[in-house]
Amino acid sequence: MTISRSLTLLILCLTTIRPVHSAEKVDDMDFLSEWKSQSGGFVEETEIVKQGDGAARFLLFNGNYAVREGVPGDWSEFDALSVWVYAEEAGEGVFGISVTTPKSPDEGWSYFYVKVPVDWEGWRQLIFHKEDFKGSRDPDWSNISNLQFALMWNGWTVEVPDASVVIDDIELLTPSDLESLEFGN
Ligand SMILES: [Ca+2]
Repeated sequence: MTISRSLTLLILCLTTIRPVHSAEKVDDMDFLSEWKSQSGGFVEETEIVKQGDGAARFLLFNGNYAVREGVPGDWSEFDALSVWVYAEEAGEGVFGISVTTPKSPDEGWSYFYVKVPVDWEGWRQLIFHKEDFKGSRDPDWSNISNLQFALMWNGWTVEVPDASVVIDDIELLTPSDLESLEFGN
């Protein structure tokens, strides 16, 4: 066997074993015990489910939030956060997703955040690229401590009484995951 043929075979093997998808699961939402809240937070949903056995219903009232510690800490190899969200109907509601970098209490919280206007019906895979997030203070994509869904009191979220969304299958996506989604693989 010539050296060049050996090299070709080696490259073929390496290409074959390279994983196509390397998304990292943040939460499959089948069990909600890791999510904390003093306002109600997530409610277990077993009828409208995108993945696995369960999902999380999130009521769109001001002050509602659900926060999860223990998410992957270093997001530097990922370009986007993917969240499946079901909306009963397109409405005026807006909720927020934030991703926090741990800081001492003196320094205040540093976090990335993004607004989510609920303007569709049914399931939709929402993909938030790192660039889609705004930053408050000095958040660090490689040093993340929690993920939060919230309707804050500061005016940029909009409550819709009695309305809710269902959230499922939260993942971090690499550039190759995004490429695969773009080409429908
Ligand atoms: Ca699930």
